[in-house]
Amino acid sequence: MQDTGNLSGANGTITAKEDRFQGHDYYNIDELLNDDHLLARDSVRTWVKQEVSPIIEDYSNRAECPTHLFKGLAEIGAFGPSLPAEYGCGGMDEIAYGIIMQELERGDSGIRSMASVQGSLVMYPIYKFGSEEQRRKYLPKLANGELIGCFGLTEPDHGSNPGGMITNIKEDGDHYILNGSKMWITNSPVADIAVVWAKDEEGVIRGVIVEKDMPGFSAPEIHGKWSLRASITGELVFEDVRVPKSNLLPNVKGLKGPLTCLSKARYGIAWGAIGAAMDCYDSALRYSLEREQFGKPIGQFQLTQKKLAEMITEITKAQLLAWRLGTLANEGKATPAQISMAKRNNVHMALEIAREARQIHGGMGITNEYPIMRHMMNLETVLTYEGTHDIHLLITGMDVTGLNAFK
Ligand code: TGC
Ligand code: FAD
Repeated sequence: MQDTGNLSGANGTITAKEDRFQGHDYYNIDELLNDDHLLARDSVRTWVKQEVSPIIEDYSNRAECPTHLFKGLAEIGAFGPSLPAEYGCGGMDEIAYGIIMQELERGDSGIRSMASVQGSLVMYPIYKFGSEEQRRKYLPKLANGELIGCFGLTEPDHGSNPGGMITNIKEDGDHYILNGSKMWITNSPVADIAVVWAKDEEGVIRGVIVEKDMPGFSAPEIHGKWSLRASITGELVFEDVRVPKSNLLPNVKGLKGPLTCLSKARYGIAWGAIGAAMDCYDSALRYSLEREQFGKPIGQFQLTQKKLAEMITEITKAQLLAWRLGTLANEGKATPAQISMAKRNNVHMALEIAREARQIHGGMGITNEYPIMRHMMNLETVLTYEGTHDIHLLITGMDVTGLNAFK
């Protein structure tokens, strides 16, 4: 990116960056996409160039979430793109959803997170496991950005092992009394509602919709992150919160409830990571042609070409994996284990590409003149949330051997 002067942002004067990103499609994968996919891709790419790229380094530097973008994300249809139009959602297919996540994460993983959580972890469980009344009450307002949601599964002592959670609900007349806490919750300090997973008196995991003004509920912000700095993260604390029984998600019991939502979100991340990788590759390719050392562009050195050739090879493999997963998802045939493989592979691929791209940029690569370090730091979170790199490896291991390493 290059400076193009100053402009007035939501928080004063910031330095605007020109976004010269161009997409990369080495295997003509565009030919596998339909007009709706290409239209969604181009419109989100344009929005990211106009609304995200000019401000993202500044917000990330200040570790502040550009909350004004929630409205814009709603307007471009980033919240629940593949949920039905009758609830105010996009009504598109799973490939369109993936491509939207790719383009958002090309801008910043934190911006993609804002959309992933809202669409896949808040709207999707309400759609999939909620009553018709809950769908009508919440989905249109979540789709248009009037309400912001968050998803509470992880606890301070139960991250990879959410089945061990201690947050609980107890019946009290026409209410449940909710106690416990959740940790590392994207969007929680700014959320109007939280989809919270808690154990009932029989120890069965249930989902409840908690509203921000319910007494005993608070969502303090977590500070000090070196990663996903433009995304707001917090806790959820429940002290005898009275939740009406009508806020229970009636149509699911057990850990498969939250894990089904995670499959939807992990799918989006498998696509999203390609966006971050493409941005790093695009910047590195351009830099290698413009930067000269020893009287020639550094792109003419074989070692730079090796890095670039390996980057585009890995991006192309990840694109094919995501596209095939998308076709399976459209047919309702994508398995959780297939989604785990794609999430794990594509996020790791993006992180490796960010590291190689940083080297190609030399010293400039560590500055915020270029998006590389921001993507690299973000991807450390993406490698861990929604199931860590190693948890997804063990899911694949279990799938191919039939032997469960977790029990
Ligand atoms: P296990 O006994 O294997 O499974 C319990 C039940 O769930 C079913 N199941 C799934 N269903 C749908 N999708 C999946 N991916 C599923 N995985 C499992 C399973 O069939 C079983 O069903 P049933 O009918 O027999 O009851 O459960 P386990 O306790 O042994 O755990 C397995 C393990 C380790 C794979 C699982 O706990 C896991 O995936 N852990 C990782 C936790 C995780 O991903 N946390 C993410 C928190 S949310 C987040 O990070 C959001 S960041 C968002 C952002 O900012 O973008
Ligand atoms: P741990 O589970 O303690 O894992 C630590 C290490 O041990 C990891 O390397 C892990 O792979 C390894 N490990 C654990 N178990 C095994 C095993 N059986 N075999 C081998 N290795 C193992 N959660 C939500 O519910 N909602 C959110 O919105 C959300 N947003 C997040 C945003 C950010 C910025 C971050 C950082 C996290 C977020 N999370 C959220 C939580 C995230 O899902 C967890 O951090 C993640 O699941 C890992 O849990 P943990 O951090 O407790 O690590």
